[in-house]
Amino acid sequence: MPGDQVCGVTPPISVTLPTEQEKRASDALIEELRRQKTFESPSDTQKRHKVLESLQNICDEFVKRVARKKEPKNEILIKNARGKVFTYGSFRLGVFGPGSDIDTLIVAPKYVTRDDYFEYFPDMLVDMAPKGAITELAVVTDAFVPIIKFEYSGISIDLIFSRLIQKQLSPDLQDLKDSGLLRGLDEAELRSLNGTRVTDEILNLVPEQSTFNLALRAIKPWAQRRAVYANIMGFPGGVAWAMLVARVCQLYPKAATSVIVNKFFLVMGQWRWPQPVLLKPIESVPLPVRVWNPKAYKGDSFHLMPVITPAYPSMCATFNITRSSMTIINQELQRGLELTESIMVGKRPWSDLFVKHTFFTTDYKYYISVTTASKDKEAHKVWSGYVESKVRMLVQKLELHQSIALARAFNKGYDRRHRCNDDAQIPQVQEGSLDFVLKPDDTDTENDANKKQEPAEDGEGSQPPFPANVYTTTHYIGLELEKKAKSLDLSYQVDEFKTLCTQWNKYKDELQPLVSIGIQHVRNVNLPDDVFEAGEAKPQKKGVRGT
Ligand code: 3AT
Ligand code: MN
Ligand code: MN
Repeated sequence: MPGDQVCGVTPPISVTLPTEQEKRASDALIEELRRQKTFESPSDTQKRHKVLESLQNICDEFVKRVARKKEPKNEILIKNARGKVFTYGSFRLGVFGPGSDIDTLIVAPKYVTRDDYFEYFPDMLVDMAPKGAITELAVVTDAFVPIIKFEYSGISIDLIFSRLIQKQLSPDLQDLKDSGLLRGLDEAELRSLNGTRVTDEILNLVPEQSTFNLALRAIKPWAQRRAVYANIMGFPGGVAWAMLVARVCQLYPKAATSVIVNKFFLVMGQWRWPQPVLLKPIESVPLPVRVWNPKAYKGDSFHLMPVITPAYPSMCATFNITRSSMTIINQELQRGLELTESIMVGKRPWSDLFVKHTFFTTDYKYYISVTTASKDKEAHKVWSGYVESKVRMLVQKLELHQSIALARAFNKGYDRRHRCNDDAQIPQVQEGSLDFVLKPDDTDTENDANKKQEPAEDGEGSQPPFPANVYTTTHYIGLELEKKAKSLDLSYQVDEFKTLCTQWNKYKDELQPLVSIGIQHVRNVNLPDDVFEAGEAKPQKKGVRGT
Protein backbone atom coordinates (compact mmCIF):
# COMPACT_ATOMS: atom_id res chain seq x y z
CA MET A 1 0.00 0.00 0.00
CA PRO A 2 1.47 3.33 -0.99
CA GLY A 3 0.41 4.96 2.29
CA ASP A 4 2.49 2.53 4.32
CA GLN A 5 5.79 2.80 2.52
CA VAL A 6 8.42 5.01 4.10
CA CYS A 7 8.53 8.22 2.10
CA GLY A 8 11.79 10.04 2.44
CA VAL A 9 15.10 9.53 4.15
CA THR A 10 13.72 9.03 7.70
CA PRO A 11 10.62 7.39 9.15
CA PRO A 12 7.60 9.68 9.64
CA ILE A 13 7.20 11.78 12.78
CA SER A 14 3.52 10.93 13.10
CA VAL A 15 1.05 8.72 11.26
CA THR A 16 -2.05 9.79 13.16
CA LEU A 17 -5.23 10.40 11.24
CA PRO A 18 -6.87 13.84 11.16
CA THR A 19 -9.34 14.80 13.87
CA GLU A 20 -12.66 16.44 13.08
CA GLN A 21 -11.30 19.78 14.16
CA GLU A 22 -8.28 19.44 11.88
CA LYS A 23 -10.57 18.59 8.98
CA ARG A 24 -12.65 21.67 9.71
CA ALA A 25 -9.48 23.77 9.80
CA SER A 26 -8.59 22.39 6.35
CA ASP A 27 -12.02 23.31 5.01
CA ALA A 28 -11.64 26.81 6.38
CA LEU A 29 -8.22 27.10 4.75
CA ILE A 30 -9.58 26.04 1.36
CA GLU A 31 -12.39 28.52 1.75
CA GLU A 32 -9.85 31.29 2.42
CA LEU A 33 -7.81 30.26 -0.65
CA ARG A 34 -11.00 30.42 -2.74
CA ARG A 35 -11.70 33.89 -1.37
CA GLN A 36 -8.25 34.90 -2.54
CA LYS A 37 -9.10 33.67 -6.04
CA THR A 38 -6.16 31.28 -6.19
CA PHE A 39 -8.16 28.55 -7.97
CA GLU A 40 -9.23 28.88 -11.56
CA SER A 41 -12.60 27.73 -12.91
CA PRO A 42 -12.90 24.14 -14.24
CA SER A 43 -13.71 25.48 -17.69
CA ASP A 44 -10.47 27.50 -17.76
CA THR A 45 -8.52 24.42 -16.70
CA GLN A 46 -10.28 22.50 -19.46
CA LYS A 47 -8.98 25.14 -21.87
CA ARG A 48 -5.44 24.45 -20.68
CA HIS A 49 -5.84 20.75 -21.44
CA LYS A 50 -7.16 21.56 -24.93
CA VAL A 51 -4.11 23.71 -25.56
CA LEU A 52 -1.81 20.92 -24.42
CA GLU A 53 -3.58 18.46 -26.74
CA SER A 54 -3.05 20.84 -29.61
CA LEU A 55 0.64 21.24 -28.72
CA GLN A 56 0.99 17.44 -28.71
CA ASN A 57 -0.40 17.32 -32.27
CA ILE A 58 1.87 20.09 -33.47
CA CYS A 59 4.80 18.39 -31.76
CA ASP A 60 4.13 15.06 -33.57
CA GLU A 61 3.83 16.85 -36.88
CA PHE A 62 7.05 18.73 -36.23
CA VAL A 63 8.98 15.52 -35.55
CA LYS A 64 7.52 13.96 -38.69
CA ARG A 65 8.56 16.92 -40.75
CA VAL A 66 12.14 16.65 -39.53
CA ALA A 67 12.09 12.89 -40.19
CA ARG A 68 10.88 13.49 -43.76
CA LYS A 69 13.52 16.08 -44.35
CA LYS A 70 16.41 14.07 -42.99
CA GLU A 71 15.44 10.61 -44.21
CA PRO A 72 12.94 11.14 -47.02
CA LYS A 73 13.10 7.49 -48.12
CA ASN A 74 12.78 5.91 -44.71
CA GLU A 75 9.04 5.34 -44.62
CA ILE A 76 9.07 3.39 -41.38
CA LEU A 77 10.99 6.10 -39.61
CA ILE A 78 8.57 8.72 -40.89
CA LYS A 79 5.55 6.66 -39.93
CA ASN A 80 6.72 6.15 -36.36
CA ALA A 81 8.05 9.66 -35.89
CA ARG A 82 6.52 11.29 -32.85
CA GLY A 83 7.42 13.59 -29.98
CA LYS A 84 6.03 13.96 -26.51
CA VAL A 85 4.83 16.96 -24.54
CA PHE A 86 5.53 17.06 -20.80
CA THR A 87 4.79 19.79 -18.29
CA TYR A 88 6.60 21.09 -15.21
CA GLY A 89 6.21 24.17 -12.98
CA SER A 90 2.98 25.11 -11.22
CA PHE A 91 0.76 23.37 -13.77
CA ARG A 92 2.44 20.01 -13.23
CA LEU A 93 2.42 20.48 -9.44
CA GLY A 94 -1.28 21.33 -9.55
CA VAL A 95 -0.78 24.72 -7.88
CA PHE A 96 -1.53 27.01 -10.79
CA GLY A 97 -3.90 29.96 -10.55
CA PRO A 98 -5.78 32.07 -13.09
CA GLY A 99 -2.65 33.97 -14.15
CA SER A 100 -0.22 31.05 -14.33
CA ASP A 101 1.54 30.00 -17.48
CA ILE A 102 1.96 26.41 -18.60
CA ASP A 103 5.59 25.30 -18.44
CA THR A 104 5.97 22.78 -21.19
CA LEU A 105 8.74 20.55 -22.52
CA ILE A 106 8.89 18.87 -25.91
CA VAL A 107 10.91 15.69 -26.19
CA ALA A 108 11.92 14.28 -29.58
CA PRO A 109 14.04 11.44 -31.01
CA LYS A 110 17.74 11.96 -31.55
CA TYR A 111 17.57 13.03 -35.19
CA VAL A 112 15.72 16.20 -34.16
CA THR A 113 18.13 18.90 -33.03
CA ARG A 114 17.57 22.09 -31.07
CA ASP A 115 18.32 23.99 -34.30
CA ASP A 116 15.48 22.11 -36.01
CA TYR A 117 13.24 23.05 -33.12
CA PHE A 118 13.97 26.74 -33.46
CA GLU A 119 13.86 26.62 -37.26
CA TYR A 120 10.56 24.81 -37.75
CA PHE A 121 8.52 24.88 -34.60
CA PRO A 122 7.53 28.57 -34.36
CA ASP A 123 6.11 28.64 -37.90
CA MET A 124 4.35 25.32 -37.52
CA LEU A 125 2.83 26.55 -34.31
CA VAL A 126 1.35 29.61 -35.97
CA ASP A 127 0.16 27.56 -38.98
CA MET A 128 -1.40 24.69 -37.08
CA ALA A 129 -3.03 26.50 -34.18
CA PRO A 130 -6.40 28.15 -34.86
CA LYS A 131 -6.00 31.39 -36.78
CA GLY A 132 -4.89 34.24 -34.51
CA ALA A 133 -4.57 32.00 -31.45
CA ILE A 134 -0.80 32.42 -31.15
CA THR A 135 0.33 35.84 -29.98
CA GLU A 136 3.41 37.37 -28.33
CA LEU A 137 5.66 34.76 -29.90
CA ALA A 138 9.28 35.14 -28.75
CA VAL A 139 12.16 32.83 -29.55
CA VAL A 140 15.13 32.94 -27.15
CA THR A 141 17.88 30.71 -28.52
CA ASP A 142 20.76 31.97 -26.38
CA ALA A 143 19.17 31.69 -22.90
CA PHE A 144 20.53 29.44 -20.14
CA VAL A 145 17.54 27.27 -21.02
CA PRO A 146 16.72 28.02 -24.68
CA ILE A 147 12.99 28.65 -24.97
CA ILE A 148 10.03 29.59 -27.16
CA LYS A 149 7.48 31.76 -25.37
CA PHE A 150 4.00 32.65 -26.60
CA GLU A 151 0.38 32.97 -25.71
CA TYR A 152 -2.01 30.35 -27.00
CA SER A 153 -5.62 31.59 -26.82
CA GLY A 154 -4.52 33.95 -24.07
CA ILE A 155 -2.68 31.32 -22.01
CA SER A 156 1.06 31.98 -21.57
CA ILE A 157 3.21 29.07 -22.60
CA ASP A 158 6.89 28.49 -21.89
CA LEU A 159 8.05 25.82 -24.31
CA ILE A 160 11.46 24.20 -24.03
CA PHE A 161 12.99 21.32 -25.94
CA SER A 162 15.25 18.31 -25.60
CA ARG A 163 16.25 15.33 -27.69
CA LEU A 164 16.47 11.87 -26.23
CA ILE A 165 19.20 9.64 -27.60
CA GLN A 166 16.71 7.18 -29.06
CA LYS A 167 15.98 6.30 -32.65
CA GLN A 168 12.26 6.76 -32.03
CA LEU A 169 10.19 7.52 -28.98
CA SER A 170 8.21 4.55 -27.76
CA PRO A 171 4.45 5.20 -27.93
CA ASP A 172 4.25 4.34 -24.26
CA LEU A 173 6.93 6.72 -23.03
CA GLN A 174 5.08 8.01 -19.96
CA ASP A 175 7.75 9.79 -17.96
CA LEU A 176 11.39 10.79 -17.95
CA LYS A 177 12.29 9.07 -14.68
CA ASP A 178 15.04 6.85 -16.08
CA SER A 179 18.36 8.65 -15.52
CA GLY A 180 19.79 6.62 -18.41
CA LEU A 181 17.81 8.92 -20.72
CA LEU A 182 20.33 11.65 -19.91
CA ARG A 183 23.22 9.83 -21.58
CA GLY A 184 24.71 11.78 -24.46
CA LEU A 185 22.82 15.03 -23.90
CA ASP A 186 24.39 18.47 -23.82
CA GLU A 187 24.10 20.89 -20.88
CA ALA A 188 21.12 22.80 -22.28
CA GLU A 189 19.27 19.54 -22.88
CA LEU A 190 20.01 18.29 -19.39
CA ARG A 191 18.67 21.55 -17.97
CA SER A 192 15.58 21.32 -20.17
CA LEU A 193 14.73 17.81 -18.93
CA ASN A 194 15.44 18.72 -15.33
CA GLY A 195 12.23 20.68 -14.62
CA THR A 196 9.93 17.79 -15.53
CA ARG A 197 12.12 15.19 -13.87
CA VAL A 198 12.19 17.16 -10.61
CA THR A 199 8.46 17.92 -10.46
CA ASP A 200 7.58 14.32 -11.33
CA GLU A 201 9.86 13.03 -8.59
CA ILE A 202 8.41 15.43 -6.03
CA LEU A 203 4.92 14.20 -6.83
CA ASN A 204 6.08 10.57 -6.65
CA LEU A 205 7.71 11.12 -3.29
CA VAL A 206 4.77 12.59 -1.40
CA PRO A 207 2.42 10.14 0.32
CA GLU A 208 -0.80 11.93 -0.68
CA GLN A 209 -0.77 14.22 -3.71
CA SER A 210 -4.03 16.06 -3.02
CA THR A 211 -2.89 17.01 0.50
CA PHE A 212 0.45 18.15 -0.87
CA ASN A 213 -1.23 20.22 -3.61
CA LEU A 214 -3.49 22.03 -1.19
CA ALA A 215 -0.78 22.67 1.38
CA LEU A 216 1.48 24.09 -1.33
CA ARG A 217 -1.46 26.16 -2.56
CA ALA A 218 -1.40 27.79 0.89
CA ILE A 219 2.37 28.14 1.29
CA LYS A 220 2.83 29.74 -2.11
CA PRO A 221 0.62 32.84 -1.51
CA TRP A 222 1.93 33.03 2.06
CA ALA A 223 5.52 33.24 0.77
CA GLN A 224 4.51 35.70 -1.94
CA ARG A 225 2.61 38.01 0.40
CA ARG A 226 5.49 37.93 2.88
CA ALA A 227 7.98 38.72 0.06
CA VAL A 228 10.06 35.59 0.65
CA TYR A 229 9.34 33.96 -2.72
CA ALA A 230 12.03 34.77 -5.28
CA ASN A 231 14.95 32.56 -6.16
CA ILE A 232 16.76 35.36 -7.98
CA MET A 233 16.67 37.63 -4.90
CA GLY A 234 18.02 35.02 -2.48
CA PHE A 235 14.79 33.44 -1.30
CA PRO A 236 13.37 30.03 -2.13
CA GLY A 237 11.51 29.91 -5.46
CA GLY A 238 8.54 27.77 -6.42
CA VAL A 239 10.44 24.50 -6.70
CA ALA A 240 12.22 24.95 -3.36
CA TRP A 241 9.02 25.81 -1.47
CA ALA A 242 7.40 22.78 -3.11
CA MET A 243 10.19 20.51 -1.88
CA LEU A 244 9.95 21.89 1.66
CA VAL A 245 6.22 21.22 1.74
CA ALA A 246 6.79 17.77 0.25
CA ARG A 247 9.27 16.91 2.99
CA VAL A 248 6.72 17.85 5.65
CA CYS A 249 4.12 15.69 3.88
CA GLN A 250 6.55 12.80 4.12
CA LEU A 251 6.96 13.36 7.85
CA TYR A 252 3.17 13.48 8.45
CA PRO A 253 1.88 11.06 5.80
CA LYS A 254 -1.72 10.88 7.01
CA ALA A 255 -2.18 14.45 8.18
CA ALA A 256 -4.83 16.88 6.97
CA THR A 257 -3.84 19.90 4.86
CA SER A 258 -4.22 22.29 7.80
CA VAL A 259 -1.86 20.15 9.89
CA ILE A 260 0.71 20.04 7.10
CA VAL A 261 0.67 23.84 6.90
CA ASN A 262 1.05 24.15 10.67
CA LYS A 263 3.81 21.49 10.85
CA PHE A 264 5.53 23.11 7.90
CA PHE A 265 6.26 26.16 10.02
CA LEU A 266 7.23 24.00 12.97
CA VAL A 267 9.57 21.62 11.14
CA MET A 268 11.18 24.15 8.82
CA GLY A 269 11.50 26.77 11.56
CA GLN A 270 13.42 24.26 13.69
CA TRP A 271 15.43 22.64 10.91
CA ARG A 272 19.07 22.10 11.79
CA TRP A 273 20.61 23.93 8.85
CA PRO A 274 22.91 23.41 7.03
CA GLN A 275 21.66 19.85 7.20
CA PRO A 276 20.08 19.44 3.74
CA VAL A 277 16.39 18.84 3.11
CA LEU A 278 16.25 15.68 1.02
CA LEU A 279 13.20 13.92 -0.39
CA LYS A 280 15.22 10.78 -1.12
CA PRO A 281 18.86 9.68 -0.96
CA ILE A 282 21.05 11.44 -3.51
CA GLU A 283 21.41 9.20 -6.56
CA SER A 284 24.75 8.68 -8.18
CA VAL A 285 24.97 7.62 -11.79
CA PRO A 286 28.19 7.11 -13.76
CA LEU A 287 27.66 10.13 -15.96
CA PRO A 288 30.00 13.12 -16.13
CA VAL A 289 27.51 15.46 -14.47
CA ARG A 290 28.04 17.30 -11.22
CA VAL A 291 25.82 16.38 -8.28
CA TRP A 292 25.45 18.43 -5.07
CA ASN A 293 28.06 17.21 -2.63
CA PRO A 294 29.36 19.51 0.14
CA LYS A 295 32.15 17.04 0.99
CA ALA A 296 33.56 17.05 -2.50
CA TYR A 297 32.85 20.63 -3.50
CA LYS A 298 33.81 23.54 -1.28
CA GLY A 299 31.19 25.78 -2.93
CA ASP A 300 28.38 23.42 -1.94
CA SER A 301 29.50 23.49 1.69
CA PHE A 302 28.67 27.21 1.87
CA HIS A 303 24.97 26.69 1.16
CA LEU A 304 23.15 27.96 4.24
CA MET A 305 19.76 26.27 3.79
CA PRO A 306 20.30 23.51 1.25
CA VAL A 307 17.16 22.06 -0.32
CA ILE A 308 18.17 19.34 -2.74
CA THR A 309 16.29 18.38 -5.90
CA PRO A 310 15.36 14.68 -5.97
CA ALA A 311 16.05 13.87 -9.63
CA TYR A 312 19.54 13.02 -10.85
CA PRO A 313 21.66 15.15 -11.12
CA SER A 314 20.64 16.47 -7.68
CA MET A 315 21.25 20.16 -7.19
CA CYS A 316 20.74 22.71 -4.45
CA ALA A 317 17.66 24.77 -5.30
CA THR A 318 18.49 27.37 -2.65
CA PHE A 319 22.16 28.15 -3.33
CA ASN A 320 21.17 31.83 -3.55
CA ILE A 321 20.18 32.20 0.09
CA THR A 322 22.28 34.73 2.00
CA ARG A 323 22.78 35.30 5.72
CA SER A 324 20.18 38.08 5.72
CA SER A 325 17.57 36.23 3.67
CA MET A 326 18.02 33.25 5.97
CA THR A 327 17.29 35.49 8.96
CA ILE A 328 14.17 36.82 7.25
CA ILE A 329 12.96 33.35 6.23
CA ASN A 330 13.36 32.13 9.80
CA GLN A 331 11.47 35.13 11.15
CA GLU A 332 8.65 34.45 8.73
CA LEU A 333 8.56 30.76 9.61
CA GLN A 334 8.33 31.75 13.27
CA ARG A 335 5.50 34.15 12.54
CA GLY A 336 3.76 31.42 10.52
CA LEU A 337 4.10 29.01 13.41
CA GLU A 338 2.64 31.39 15.97
CA LEU A 339 -0.28 32.26 13.72
CA THR A 340 -1.10 28.71 12.65
CA GLU A 341 -0.97 27.52 16.26
CA SER A 342 -3.75 30.02 17.01
CA ILE A 343 -5.57 29.26 13.78
CA MET A 344 -5.62 25.52 14.53
CA VAL A 345 -7.42 26.11 17.84
CA GLY A 346 -9.91 28.50 16.24
CA LYS A 347 -8.54 31.66 17.85
CA ARG A 348 -7.71 33.35 14.57
CA PRO A 349 -8.82 33.19 10.92
CA TRP A 350 -6.57 31.85 8.15
CA SER A 351 -6.61 35.28 6.51
CA ASP A 352 -4.18 36.48 9.21
CA LEU A 353 -1.50 34.20 7.78
CA PHE A 354 -1.67 35.97 4.42
CA VAL A 355 -1.38 39.56 5.63
CA LYS A 356 0.96 41.55 3.41
CA HIS A 357 4.59 42.23 4.38
CA THR A 358 5.62 45.63 5.76
CA PHE A 359 8.86 45.97 3.80
CA PHE A 360 8.18 49.57 2.77
CA THR A 361 5.85 50.73 5.52
CA THR A 362 7.56 49.96 8.83
CA ASP A 363 10.45 47.49 8.45
CA TYR A 364 13.33 49.84 7.61
CA LYS A 365 14.41 53.43 7.90
CA TYR A 366 17.14 53.19 5.28
CA TYR A 367 17.04 51.67 1.83
CA ILE A 368 19.42 51.32 -1.06
CA SER A 369 17.92 51.56 -4.50
CA VAL A 370 19.52 50.06 -7.59
CA THR A 371 18.18 51.62 -10.78
CA THR A 372 18.90 50.44 -14.28
CA ALA A 373 17.86 52.86 -17.01
CA SER A 374 17.73 52.55 -20.79
CA LYS A 375 16.57 54.63 -23.69
CA ASP A 376 15.68 51.50 -25.60
CA LYS A 377 13.04 49.01 -24.53
CA GLU A 378 14.81 45.89 -25.80
CA ALA A 379 18.17 46.93 -24.40
CA HIS A 380 16.44 47.58 -21.11
CA LYS A 381 15.08 44.04 -20.91
CA VAL A 382 18.54 42.59 -21.34
CA TRP A 383 20.31 45.05 -19.05
CA SER A 384 17.77 45.09 -16.22
CA GLY A 385 17.59 41.28 -16.34
CA TYR A 386 21.34 41.03 -15.98
CA VAL A 387 21.58 43.50 -13.12
CA GLU A 388 18.62 41.87 -11.37
CA SER A 389 20.48 38.58 -11.36
CA LYS A 390 23.39 40.33 -9.59
CA VAL A 391 21.50 42.30 -6.92
CA ARG A 392 21.96 39.58 -4.33
CA MET A 393 25.75 39.99 -4.79
CA LEU A 394 25.34 43.58 -3.63
CA VAL A 395 23.27 42.32 -0.71
CA GLN A 396 26.10 39.99 0.22
CA LYS A 397 28.63 42.83 0.11
CA LEU A 398 26.35 44.99 2.28
CA GLU A 399 25.90 42.19 4.80
CA LEU A 400 29.64 42.25 5.41
CA HIS A 401 29.68 45.99 6.18
CA GLN A 402 30.35 46.53 9.87
CA SER A 403 27.53 49.06 10.30
CA ILE A 404 24.90 46.85 8.67
CA ALA A 405 23.13 44.18 10.70
CA LEU A 406 20.90 43.00 7.89
CA ALA A 407 20.35 43.78 4.20
CA ARG A 408 17.18 42.55 2.60
CA ALA A 409 16.37 42.78 -1.08
CA PHE A 410 12.71 43.22 -1.90
CA ASN A 411 11.57 40.23 -3.92
CA LYS A 412 10.71 42.13 -7.08
CA GLY A 413 11.86 45.18 -8.98
CA TYR A 414 9.72 48.16 -9.96
CA ASP A 415 9.46 48.90 -13.68
CA ARG A 416 8.79 52.50 -14.62
CA ARG A 417 8.62 54.63 -17.73
CA HIS A 418 9.73 58.26 -17.82
CA ARG A 419 9.37 61.00 -20.36
CA CYS A 420 12.32 63.32 -20.66
CA ASN A 421 12.10 66.62 -22.49
CA ASP A 422 15.75 67.59 -22.65
CA ASP A 423 19.32 66.38 -22.19
CA ALA A 424 19.44 67.46 -18.58
CA GLN A 425 16.53 65.30 -17.50
CA ILE A 426 17.93 61.97 -18.65
CA PRO A 427 20.79 61.85 -16.11
CA GLN A 428 18.32 62.75 -13.37
CA VAL A 429 16.19 59.74 -14.25
CA GLN A 430 19.31 57.58 -14.45
CA GLU A 431 20.17 58.65 -10.93
CA GLY A 432 16.75 57.67 -9.63
CA SER A 433 14.63 60.81 -10.01
CA LEU A 434 10.91 60.17 -10.39
CA ASP A 435 10.11 63.71 -11.52
CA PHE A 436 9.33 62.64 -15.08
CA VAL A 437 7.69 59.29 -14.45
CA LEU A 438 4.67 58.31 -16.55
CA LYS A 439 1.62 56.59 -15.16
CA PRO A 440 1.53 52.89 -16.03
CA ASP A 441 -1.60 53.35 -18.18
CA ASP A 442 -0.14 56.29 -20.10
CA THR A 443 0.13 54.55 -23.47
CA ASP A 444 -0.42 57.47 -25.84
CA THR A 445 2.71 59.26 -24.79
CA GLU A 446 4.75 56.14 -25.39
CA ASN A 447 3.55 56.01 -28.97
CA ASP A 448 4.20 59.70 -29.47
CA ALA A 449 7.72 59.46 -28.20
CA ASN A 450 8.42 56.35 -30.24
CA LYS A 451 7.17 58.00 -33.44
CA LYS A 452 9.44 60.95 -32.90
CA GLN A 453 12.41 58.68 -32.34
CA GLU A 454 11.93 56.47 -35.37
CA PRO A 455 13.05 58.86 -38.14
CA ALA A 456 16.35 59.33 -36.37
CA GLU A 457 17.33 55.87 -37.63
CA ASP A 458 17.48 56.84 -41.31
CA GLY A 459 18.31 60.50 -41.16
CA GLU A 460 20.44 61.46 -38.20
CA GLY A 461 19.36 64.62 -36.53
CA SER A 462 16.42 65.09 -38.88
CA GLN A 463 14.08 65.09 -35.86
CA PRO A 464 14.77 66.32 -32.37
CA PRO A 465 15.30 63.32 -30.04
CA PHE A 466 12.88 64.73 -27.48
CA PRO A 467 10.56 63.95 -25.86
CA ALA A 468 12.29 60.64 -25.17
CA ASN A 469 11.08 57.67 -23.17
CA VAL A 470 13.45 56.28 -20.58
CA TYR A 471 12.77 52.85 -19.07
CA THR A 472 13.90 52.05 -15.56
CA THR A 473 13.79 49.13 -13.17
CA THR A 474 14.51 49.75 -9.50
CA HIS A 475 15.34 47.21 -6.82
CA TYR A 476 15.08 48.20 -3.18
CA ILE A 477 17.26 46.81 -0.42
CA GLY A 478 16.17 47.48 3.15
CA LEU A 479 18.99 48.09 5.64
CA GLU A 480 18.95 47.38 9.34
CA LEU A 481 21.89 49.14 10.96
CA GLU A 482 23.98 47.90 13.85
CA LYS A 483 23.03 49.59 17.12
CA LYS A 484 26.39 51.29 17.41
CA ALA A 485 26.68 52.20 13.75
CA LYS A 486 28.19 55.64 13.30
CA SER A 487 28.59 56.28 9.61
CA LEU A 488 27.26 54.53 6.62
CA ASP A 489 29.76 54.94 3.82
CA LEU A 490 28.86 52.37 1.20
CA SER A 491 30.80 53.88 -1.68
CA TYR A 492 33.24 50.98 -1.81
CA GLN A 493 30.49 48.35 -2.01
CA VAL A 494 28.52 50.42 -4.51
CA ASP A 495 31.50 50.98 -6.79
CA GLU A 496 32.46 47.34 -6.63
CA PHE A 497 28.95 46.35 -7.58
CA LYS A 498 28.81 48.79 -10.47
CA THR A 499 32.10 47.45 -11.72
CA LEU A 500 30.77 43.91 -11.49
CA CYS A 501 27.80 44.85 -13.66
CA THR A 502 29.68 46.94 -16.20
CA GLN A 503 32.35 44.30 -16.73
CA TRP A 504 29.79 42.22 -18.59
CA ASN A 505 30.92 41.75 -22.19
CA LYS A 506 27.48 42.45 -23.57
CA TYR A 507 27.49 45.77 -21.73
CA LYS A 508 30.91 46.71 -23.04
CA ASP A 509 30.23 45.55 -26.60
CA GLU A 510 26.66 46.71 -27.23
CA LEU A 511 24.66 48.08 -24.34
CA GLN A 512 26.92 50.80 -22.96
CA PRO A 513 25.66 53.70 -25.12
CA LEU A 514 22.05 52.85 -24.30
CA VAL A 515 21.96 51.93 -20.62
CA SER A 516 23.11 52.99 -17.17
CA ILE A 517 23.10 51.93 -13.54
CA GLY A 518 22.59 54.20 -10.54
CA ILE A 519 22.63 53.41 -6.83
CA GLN A 520 21.11 55.67 -4.18
CA HIS A 521 20.43 55.89 -0.48
CA VAL A 522 16.69 56.35 0.12
CA ARG A 523 15.16 57.26 3.48
CA ASN A 524 11.85 55.60 4.26
CA VAL A 525 10.09 58.99 4.17
CA ASN A 526 11.37 59.52 0.63
CA LEU A 527 10.19 56.23 -0.84
CA PRO A 528 8.11 56.76 -4.00
CA ASP A 529 4.32 56.57 -3.75
CA ASP A 530 3.97 53.67 -6.17
CA VAL A 531 5.55 51.13 -3.79
CA PHE A 532 2.56 51.60 -1.49
CA GLU A 533 -0.84 50.10 -2.07
CA ALA A 534 -4.01 52.10 -1.55
CA GLY A 535 -4.70 52.28 2.17
CA GLU A 536 -1.08 51.71 3.23
CA ALA A 537 0.45 54.36 5.44
CA LYS A 538 3.57 55.85 3.91
CA PRO A 539 6.25 56.68 6.50
CA GLN A 540 6.10 60.37 7.39
CA LYS A 541 8.80 62.78 8.45
CA LYS A 542 8.83 63.18 12.21
CA GLY A 543 9.05 66.52 13.97
CA VAL A 544 8.23 68.52 10.89
CA ARG A 545 5.72 71.17 11.82
CA GLY A 546 3.81 73.26 9.35
CA THR A 547 5.25 76.76 9.19
P1 3AT B 1 3.49 30.30 -11.92
O1 3AT B 1 2.22 29.68 -11.49
O2 3AT B 1 3.80 30.07 -13.36
O3 3AT B 1 3.59 31.73 -11.53
P2 3AT B 1 5.73 28.51 -11.49
O4 3AT B 1 6.22 27.84 -10.26
O5 3AT B 1 5.26 27.64 -12.59
O6 3AT B 1 4.62 29.55 -11.03
P3 3AT B 1 7.56 29.70 -13.42
O7 3AT B 1 6.63 29.42 -14.55
O8 3AT B 1 8.20 31.03 -13.38
O9 3AT B 1 6.88 29.48 -11.99
O10 3AT B 1 8.74 28.65 -13.42
C1 3AT B 1 8.53 27.30 -13.59
C2 3AT B 1 9.85 26.57 -13.50
O11 3AT B 1 10.72 26.96 -14.53
C3 3AT B 1 10.62 26.82 -12.22
C4 3AT B 1 12.02 26.59 -12.63
O12 3AT B 1 12.33 25.21 -12.60
C5 3AT B 1 12.04 27.01 -14.07
N1 3AT B 1 12.54 28.38 -14.24
C6 3AT B 1 11.82 29.51 -14.26
N2 3AT B 1 12.59 30.58 -14.43
C7 3AT B 1 13.83 30.13 -14.54
C8 3AT B 1 15.10 30.74 -14.77
N3 3AT B 1 15.25 32.06 -14.91
N4 3AT B 1 16.18 29.93 -14.84
C9 3AT B 1 16.06 28.61 -14.71
N5 3AT B 1 14.91 27.99 -14.50
C10 3AT B 1 13.81 28.72 -14.41
MN1 MN C 1 4.74 28.46 -14.46
MN1 MN D 1 7.15 29.70 -16.71
